[in-house]
Amino acid sequence: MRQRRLLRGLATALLAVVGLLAWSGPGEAQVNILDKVKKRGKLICAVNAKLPGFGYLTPQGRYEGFDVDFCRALAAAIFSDSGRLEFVPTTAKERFTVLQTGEADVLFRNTTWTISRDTSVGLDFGPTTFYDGQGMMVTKKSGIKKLEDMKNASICVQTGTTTELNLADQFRKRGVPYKAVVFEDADATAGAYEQGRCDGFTTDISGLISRKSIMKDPGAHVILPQVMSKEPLGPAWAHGDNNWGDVVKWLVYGLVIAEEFGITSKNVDEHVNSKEPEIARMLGGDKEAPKAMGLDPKWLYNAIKQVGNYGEIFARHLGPGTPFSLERGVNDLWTKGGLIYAPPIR
Ligand SMILES: N[C@@H](CCC(=O)N[C@@H](CS)C(=O)NCC(=O)O)C(=O)O
Repeated sequence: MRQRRLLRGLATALLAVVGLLAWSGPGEAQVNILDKVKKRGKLICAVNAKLPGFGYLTPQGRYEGFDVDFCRALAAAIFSDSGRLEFVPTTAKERFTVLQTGEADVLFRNTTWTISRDTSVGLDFGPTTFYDGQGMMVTKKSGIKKLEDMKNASICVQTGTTTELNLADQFRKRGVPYKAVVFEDADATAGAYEQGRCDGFTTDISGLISRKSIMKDPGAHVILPQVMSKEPLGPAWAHGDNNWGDVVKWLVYGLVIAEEFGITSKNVDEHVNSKEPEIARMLGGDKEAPKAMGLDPKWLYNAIKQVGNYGEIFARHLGPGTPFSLERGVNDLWTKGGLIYAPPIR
């Protein structure tokens, strides 16, 4: 009896020591994510399922959107096959937990890069793929023209977002009292506003444009011209895996550089033997950098060929001919007056 108790005590102490040694700080990645992805044979990407144009689960059961295509491109870069991929749909509240628990390898879900998420929440962020800002939607018939007209208004907002926090800052700053009506997901938030339970609906401007497209009467709503915040949206993953960070970062940069050079999914084969040294390097000529990352020399060729460059992804989901018809604006290449810029492949 005494012996057994002693043994159990020893085992507990041993587990505690092992646990202490294995613990590498809050939110630290415990594994090499790229190895884990390769062993599993597919990438697990956390996305939005309710934001048409960005991340949306169609009634046919297919994930589509601007963010979703970066997941496909990443799978193509890792496996030479954009289909080696599983999606995890996430609400704003759940999205960081799936990274911390290792349930998903990366998050491409209209997620704003902020200091708290990058530090205390235990995440790392990649290059901004979409520069956005927070907006406010109201009904046309309300006659509201600016935020200052919203005294004592009720405002539908989603929990777990930067939106909720900015709303408080912006209205306090303006000295405008308001009532936040908080919901867990986009359907509930936008739905409550549409049913007239709130005077306003606030989120990223991209989110407002997206949700407006599926409202019963889109023409009955307007987005106020004031922009309440900076919302740099981009990929995130569990903090502490530098190599995984390189893979995600360079995938995004590579697709931007492809647009800069006019390399598309249609013409990439014609560029493989390019006389332009950077193009030749990025499409298979450079073996060193891909090897250091754990990727095939054709990583970027495969991503471009199977999914397309940054501009193609933008045009496919958000550009003219889509329900959103978004201008590139600040999301145009730096060479065209926008903020989309990538370091060189050299
Ligand atoms: N960019 C902001 C907002 C992101 C966000 O979650 N926006 C809502 C806007 S509607 C959304 O996408 N909801 C979808 C859902 O959770 O179902 C953030 O990172 O906190």
